Amino acid sequence: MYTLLHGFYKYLVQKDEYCVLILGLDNAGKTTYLEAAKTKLTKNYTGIHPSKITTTVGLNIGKIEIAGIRLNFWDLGGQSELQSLWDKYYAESHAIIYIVDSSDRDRIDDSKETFDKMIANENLRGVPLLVLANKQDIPECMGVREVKPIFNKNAHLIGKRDCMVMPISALTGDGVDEGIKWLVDCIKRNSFIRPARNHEEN
Ligand code: G3D
Repeated sequence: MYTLLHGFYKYLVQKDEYCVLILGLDNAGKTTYLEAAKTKLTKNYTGIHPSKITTTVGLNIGKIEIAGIRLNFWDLGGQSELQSLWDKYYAESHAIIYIVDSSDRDRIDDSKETFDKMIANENLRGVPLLVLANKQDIPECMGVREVKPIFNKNAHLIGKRDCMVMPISALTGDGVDEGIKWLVDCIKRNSFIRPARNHEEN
């Protein structure tokens, strides 16, 4: 009887768990984005003040429960010496969020080169991809119309996966939840190729 009840309890509380990598050059706004996502989508989470957020060095982790699933975010450091660690996480990931600093024209080619290298990796084949043109609150930034063609240039590397380029401001939170909601649908659709890791709540 206990086994039966325990099994039923597990069935009720179990949540499908998925891993989302947050990538991009250093200073793109990855840590700010993760904080904004948690603030927007986690009840009673008030967040860290932007002035207290420091650039990603190593790894920041966050989780969000949304639409009956749990997303585990891994925000990986973007400095060139840390980029070599990214591919250790690819096989485990269910989606990629790639953050671009739209106000930094000097580093856009660098960002695109890093993006191409990442997206060409076999372990990411078919994984949904959300490219975020961040810092849209800065008046002279590149709009999504300018960023999109740059990142779509090597369409063969992107392949047939779900892919979207969206404008956001991690600082103000504009566009943050729309992107995650889009990604959740893609992750669920792709789960027959990359199944969830089931998680039992304590
Ligand atoms: P990283 O984790 O990718 O390295 P951070 O980047 O999240 O640490 O952000 C780097 C800097 O960009 C921070 O400024 C942060 O406030 C700023 N930033 C992040 N997102 C936005 C945005 O949407 N708009 C604007 N205007 N700024 C943003 P500081 O001054 O602390 O270096």
